[in-house]
Amino acid sequence: MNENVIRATRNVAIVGPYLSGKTSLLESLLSVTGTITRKGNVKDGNTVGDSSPEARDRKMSVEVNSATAEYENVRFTFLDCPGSIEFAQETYNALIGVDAAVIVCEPVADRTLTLAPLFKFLDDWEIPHLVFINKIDRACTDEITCGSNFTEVLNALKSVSSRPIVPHQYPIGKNEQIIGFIDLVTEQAYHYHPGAPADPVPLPEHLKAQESAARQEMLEELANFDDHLLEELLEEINPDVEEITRDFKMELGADLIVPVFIGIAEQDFGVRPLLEALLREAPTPETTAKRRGFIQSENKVLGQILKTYYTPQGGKLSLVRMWRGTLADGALLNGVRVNGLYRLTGQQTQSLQSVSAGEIVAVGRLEGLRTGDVLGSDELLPKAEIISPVYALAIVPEKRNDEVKLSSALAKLLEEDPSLVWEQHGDTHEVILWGQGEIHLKVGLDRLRRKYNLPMVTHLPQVPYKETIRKPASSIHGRYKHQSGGHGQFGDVYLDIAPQPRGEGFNFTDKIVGGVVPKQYIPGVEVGVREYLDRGPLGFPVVDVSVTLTNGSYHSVDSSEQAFKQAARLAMQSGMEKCESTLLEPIAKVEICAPNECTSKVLQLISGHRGQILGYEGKADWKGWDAVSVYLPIAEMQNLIVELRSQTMGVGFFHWEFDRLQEVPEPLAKRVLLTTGGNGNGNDKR
Ligand SMILES: Nc1nc2c(ncn2[C@@H]2O[C@H](COP(=O)(O)OP(=O)(O)OP(=O)(O)O)[C@@H](O)[C@H]2O)c(=O)[nH]1
Ligand SMILES: [Mg+2]
Repeated sequence: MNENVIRATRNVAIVGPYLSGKTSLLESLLSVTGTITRKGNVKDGNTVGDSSPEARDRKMSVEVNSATAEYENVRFTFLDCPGSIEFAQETYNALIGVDAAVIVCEPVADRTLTLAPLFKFLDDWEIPHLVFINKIDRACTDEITCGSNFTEVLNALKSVSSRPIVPHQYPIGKNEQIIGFIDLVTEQAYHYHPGAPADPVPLPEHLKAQESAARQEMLEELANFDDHLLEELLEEINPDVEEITRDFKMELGADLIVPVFIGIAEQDFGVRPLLEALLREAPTPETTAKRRGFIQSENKVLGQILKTYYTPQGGKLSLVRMWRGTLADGALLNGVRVNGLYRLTGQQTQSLQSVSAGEIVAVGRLEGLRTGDVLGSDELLPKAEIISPVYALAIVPEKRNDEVKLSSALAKLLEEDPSLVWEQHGDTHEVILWGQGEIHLKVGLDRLRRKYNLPMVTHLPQVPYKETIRKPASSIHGRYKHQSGGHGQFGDVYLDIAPQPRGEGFNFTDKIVGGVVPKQYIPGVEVGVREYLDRGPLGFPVVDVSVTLTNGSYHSVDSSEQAFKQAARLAMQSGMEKCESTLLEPIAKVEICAPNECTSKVLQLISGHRGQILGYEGKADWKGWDAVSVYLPIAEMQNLIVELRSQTMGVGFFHWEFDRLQEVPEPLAKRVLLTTGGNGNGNDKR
């Protein structure tokens, strides 16, 4: 690529639902611009967009990939984003750094509802976006219905978009196939041509009326934001092409409208017109910087990390949007020396000496800096919110010796994918990896295996059950007496044990009078009680109990804190047997969000999982979506996201937080105790 002739830059994210053809579109864009000479395809696992082994294995995108192409002396940096909802965080992190987004969707009206979360994000961040209806080869059954299918999809898009949907093109069908399109701006018709730009053809006679109506509608939408155009329409003056193009540019750049294109990415059909539109109508990096409140031409470097990669060789690369200034290789940034600047095309890297404002490039070795962080300045820039995790697996290294390597590998894994979370559970001691679903976690585990040589075994996490008591027991005696030569051991206590109201926790009271248990031994008693409560008669941590030390005795030589600890344990052991232990389970407060046509299925799902429905209402700012509030036992939530997605066209999601502990109903408690061996020893592998 000749750097001298580049006159402008555009940064474009390719987004949209799962398998709509984004990676295929990128491949086509790279092919028609001559960036690649051999076009790959997803099925053969040789595309630029899905270049990682994790993506290739699954024939789906699992992370953001960047590729640069040149067209008419403009450098395009495309970010191919994964469509699966499990990788939405990747997409959101990348979107905040682009000038425009192309939403690739399929011509299936029912499925446009799945676009709602994406539209919402684009709206919230005011990111200009256009739609490319891909796979238009599947939209047509005959010449007549082609147009009506297209209109149906447009109407469906209108029902989810808060911005007006404005078609730029109209399809031409023949013999159950779409064979071309009419450009509604120029009123020029084209036939698609395999391996070449579309051929201009005369406007088909039978489409003249439909074309004219579609064009009028387009102009009226544009005129809503342009008084001059409105006057022309009122006076029935045909506006010139430059004026319409100017309006598209202004209105798309200001995120006022959503232009719509059609095509067949796999055959490169409709891809050049899309590229033309991105060239002529998409906002420039200067416009985006200005909209975000930066002056691109200022010298002081300002950048933001959109994505972090660890290469198979272990090097760190940060994909950075340069908002301001020029960055040279070797410069000191945030106390870290930049070690390499690269333009990426899939896994290929092109080294650069410096990069200017407005570009998206990869920066080497930004140690200590994470996705979303700001470069070159201590200004805080907004970053995409982290989606809270909804699915978990307990993980154990296949080889025991690998345990020491695990935390540093997990740290890198989470840097690459900030929507993964790991914890070591306080009660169960399991290492738990949290994320957005089965595929998401499996991709993470594949990376652990491939990049860090850390194969893991997994199982569903144990439910962190607890136990409590129903009845009190008083004056429970515990005596520890041991004589084995030399000093003996002597501790002697009387304890009262009583239930506490739910949520009160543990309470220890010392009611010793007259020093029958000397002060220095009392902490030992409390430690003994607490240690016992770590694992009660049912095998789980005991909560909501109060223990009172009421009496005891000591020996002037043989007593020790240790001996009193043992005495307290003995007292607890015999006392708790009388207190009627009962199993408690954690309950979460959950808000489930889904398209309202799925609400009844969501309610059924909740009832089938021992849920308590608190109510539901339209989700604020989400056209056509409901939010259902429920209480759900955490034991019932392990697969909730999987089931919810299957009932909601894949788009339902939920937020949850721990609410309280609650007694497990009797027949179920018995089953739990049977499966855990009644001792909470973690063999609960449902
Ligand atoms: N019929 C038809 N199939 C297409 C077209 N474009 C892509 N496909 C197929 O659709 C499937 C998904 O294509 P991808 O390009 O991987 O879709 P994607 O949107 O990148 O998928 P994710 O990134 O996993 O969300 C593949 O099997 C493609 O071969 C098209 O224009 N027409
Ligand atoms: Mg893809």
